[in-house]
Amino acid sequence: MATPLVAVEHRTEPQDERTALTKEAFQRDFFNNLFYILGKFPTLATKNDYYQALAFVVRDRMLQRWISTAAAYTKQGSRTVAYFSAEFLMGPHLGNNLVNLGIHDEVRKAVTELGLDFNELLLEEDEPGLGNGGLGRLAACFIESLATLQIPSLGYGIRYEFGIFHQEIVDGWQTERTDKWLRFGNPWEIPRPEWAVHVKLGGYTEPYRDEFYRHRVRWVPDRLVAAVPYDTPILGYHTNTANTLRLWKAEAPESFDFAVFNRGDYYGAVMQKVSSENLSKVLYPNDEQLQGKELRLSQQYFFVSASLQDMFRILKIQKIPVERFHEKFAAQLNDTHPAIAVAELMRLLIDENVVPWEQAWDITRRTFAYTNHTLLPEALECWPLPLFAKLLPRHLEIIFEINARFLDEVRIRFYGDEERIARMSLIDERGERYVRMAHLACVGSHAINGVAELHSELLKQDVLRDFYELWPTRFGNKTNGVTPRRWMALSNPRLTKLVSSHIGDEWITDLSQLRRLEPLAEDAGFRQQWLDVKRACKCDFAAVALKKTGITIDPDSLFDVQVKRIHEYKRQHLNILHVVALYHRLRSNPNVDITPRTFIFGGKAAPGYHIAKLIIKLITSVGDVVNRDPAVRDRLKVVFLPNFNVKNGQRIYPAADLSEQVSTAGKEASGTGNMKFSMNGALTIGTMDGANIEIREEVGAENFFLFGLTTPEVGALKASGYNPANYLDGELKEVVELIRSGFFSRGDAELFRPLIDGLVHHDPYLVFADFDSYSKAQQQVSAAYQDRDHWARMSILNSARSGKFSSDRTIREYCDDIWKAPAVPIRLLTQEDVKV
Ligand code: CBF
Repeated sequence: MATPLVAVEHRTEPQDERTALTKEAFQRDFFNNLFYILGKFPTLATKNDYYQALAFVVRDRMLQRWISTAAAYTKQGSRTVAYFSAEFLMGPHLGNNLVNLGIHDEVRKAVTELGLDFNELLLEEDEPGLGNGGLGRLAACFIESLATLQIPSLGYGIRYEFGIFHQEIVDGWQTERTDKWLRFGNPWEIPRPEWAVHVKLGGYTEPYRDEFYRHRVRWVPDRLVAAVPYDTPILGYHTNTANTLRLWKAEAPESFDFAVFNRGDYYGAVMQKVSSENLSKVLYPNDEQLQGKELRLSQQYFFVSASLQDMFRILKIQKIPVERFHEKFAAQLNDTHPAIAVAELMRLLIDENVVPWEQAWDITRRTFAYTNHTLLPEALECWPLPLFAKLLPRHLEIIFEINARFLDEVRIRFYGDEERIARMSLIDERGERYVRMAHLACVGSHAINGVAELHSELLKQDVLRDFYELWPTRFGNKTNGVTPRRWMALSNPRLTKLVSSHIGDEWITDLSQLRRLEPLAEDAGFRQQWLDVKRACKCDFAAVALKKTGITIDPDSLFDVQVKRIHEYKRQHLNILHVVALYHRLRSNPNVDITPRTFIFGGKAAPGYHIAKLIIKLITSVGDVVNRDPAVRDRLKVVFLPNFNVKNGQRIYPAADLSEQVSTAGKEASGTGNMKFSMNGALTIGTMDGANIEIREEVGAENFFLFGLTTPEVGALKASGYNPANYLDGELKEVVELIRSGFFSRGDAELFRPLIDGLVHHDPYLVFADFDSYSKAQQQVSAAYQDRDHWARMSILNSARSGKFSSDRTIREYCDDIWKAPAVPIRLLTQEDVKV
C-alpha cells in the first residue's frame, strides 16, 4: 500500500487511479504521460517533454475540480462574473497550480527522486504572455482570487498565437522577437470546437419586417469568422473551485473554400483562412497607447461578440430566459478594450432575441460595469467613424440611437448647456468624427471605478467629470491588489516558510494576518532570519543576472529595482540620471563614502516608441561604463535584465531592497508592482501617485521614502509655464553635460540628443523639477541602509502591513459593491456522480 504524501486537511476528494496523491502515483503517471501522451521514452525525451509530462500529472488532478465546479454551476444556475479583458498576463501555470492544489513540495520531492531538476522543469514552461503589463496581470490576479473566493466566474479574452514579444538586448538596444509560446503545445488548455460561434464583420444593414410584421433590422456581413474557445482551468487556493478562462481563437468558418478551389485558385482558397486567423494572431504590444488600427477594433469585437454569444448559450442550457441575462451575469469591462460589448449586447437582444429597446437597455446597463485604468489621454480609445462604420455598421446605428437617447437625458438635466452635450456625446465631432469608447462604457454601465483612491478621484474631477456630475452614485473606487499565492507563496518560498513558522499559514488567504508579524519586527533573532531570507533571494537573483547579462553583482549591495513597462511617465530616465549623478560623485571624489548599490532595471518598450527605446539604450550604456570603471570599485553596478515577464518578476520581487515607484504624480493609475515589492519586504522610494499613496498610508510614512511634487503641484507648475531649463544647474547640469558630451556613447554626442533635448526643452513629465527632491530621498535611502538592523525592521513592517493589497480584498469589494455575486462552495464529484 503506497503512503499518501499529502495529509492536508482541505483534501476531501475521492481519489481514483489518475488523481491519487501519492509519490508512487505521481511518478507512475509522469512516465505514463511521457509514454502515452508525448510518445517519448527517457533517452529521447527533452526537458520540455518532461515538463509536459509533469504538467499532465497536475492537470489530471485539477480536472475533477473543474468538472465538479462546472456541474455545480450548471445545476444551480449560479450568478456568474464574466471578466472581459483583451489581456490576461497569466504567467506560467505549473508552479501556481501546484501551490493551489497544495502538492508543490510533494511533487518536487517525487520529481527530484527521479533524478530530475524540478526547478529546471518549471522554467521550461513558455509562459502565456497574453498581456502588456499591469492591466493584463491584474486580470490574471483577479481570476485567481475569484476562484480562491469560490465565486463563479469566467474570464473571457483572446488566445493570441503570439503574445507580448520576447525582448533581447543587442548592443544595448531592445530588439523584438516573436513570442512563439505555443510551439511545443499547451498542456493547460482544452479546445472546445463544439462551442465555436460565428462572428460577423463588415457589410451593411437593411430594414425588414418579420413574420409578425414587426420592424426589424438585418445585418448582412461581408465576412464571417469562427471563434473557437480554448478553456483553461483556474484553480482556487486550497478550495475545490476550478473556474474557467475562456480564450477565443479565430478561424475560418470553412478552412478551405471549395468553390474557389474548383475554379483552380488554390491560393485564393486558403486566403480566407489566413485572413480570418489574423484576428487572434498577435497581441498589440502597446501599453497605454491607442493604435487606431482596424485589426485592433476587429480583435476587440471578435472576442466580445464570441463571449456574449457564449453567455446566451449558457443561459439556454440553464433554461434561463434572455430577459434575465443581467441576473445570471455580471460583466466587467477591463478598460475600454471590450466596451463595444455594450452595443453588441444591445444588438443580440434587439435583433436576435426581439427584446424591445427599453428593456434591452435596462438589461445591458444592469449587466455591465466599467473599470478605467488610465488617465493618459493617448490611451483613451476613440475610433474614426468611417472605420467603425465599415467594420460594424449595425453597431454604429445602435450607438447613434443610444447617444440620441442619452443626450436627451443630459439636455433635460443640464438645460441649455450645449457645450456639455458636445463634451459628453458618444461621438466626438470637433473635427474628424470619432466614437468615444470610454463614453460608451460609462453610458452602458451601472458602476464605474478607478483602480486607486487618487486615480478614482481624478477620474471624477477630470477625465469623467461630466459623467460624475450626471451620475455621482455610479462612481466608486476599487484599489487594485495582487494575489499572494503567486507573488509570495510561489515566488518566495523562503519567506513563506519563515512567516508561516511564526504566524501559521492563514495569511495566504487572509493577507491582513501578516499584521501579526509586527511585534516580531522588534525581535532581533527574527530580524536576522528576515535578513538571511532576503540575502538568499538576492544570491539567487545574482546567479540569474550573471547568466542573463554576464554581470556579477554583490548580494550585499543594496538592490535598487525598477521593473515595469518603459514609459516616460514612469520616469526610468529620472532613475538613470541619479545613477549618473552617483557615478559623477564617485569620479569627482574617489574616496567618497557611498552605500554600494546595484541598480536593476527591466521592462519592455513598445516597439514603435523611440524615446522609450532610447531610455533603454541610455541605461545599458551607463551600465557599460560604470560596471567596467575600476575607479568605481564595484560600489555601483547597473543591470538591465532582458525580457521582464512574470517568470522573471517572480525572481526579482523577492530579491529587492528598494522599489522604485517614481512616476509623475497623477499619471500612474495605481501600479501593482509596487504592491508585490512591498509584500516581499522591499521599501519604496516613490511619489504621491497611484497606489503608492495607500501603500505609504498602510506601512507608515517612516517606512517609505517620499519625494516629488504632488498632483496639484504638478498642475500648478504646468499652468504657470514650466520651463525645465530653470532646473538645470548644480549636479543635474553636470549629469546632463556628461551624457550630452558622448561620455556614455563612445564620443557620439548625437546618440542621446533626442532624449536630452526633449528633457531640457519640454520635459512633459517633470523629471528635472523632481530631480533634486529625488536625489535627496535617495541619500536618505543610502543612509538608512547603513543601519541594516533598522532596515530589517522597516522591511518587516512593509510586509506585515501589506494586507490591504491582496487581490482577494479587491475582489471582495467588487463582489459586494458591484457584482453582487455570492460564493458557491463546490463538493467534489466522482466520475460515478457525473455519470448519473
Ligand atoms: O489597473 C492595472 C494597471 O493598469 C495599467 O497598467 C494600464 O495599463 N492602464 C496602469 O498603467 C497601472 O497603473 C495599473 O495598475
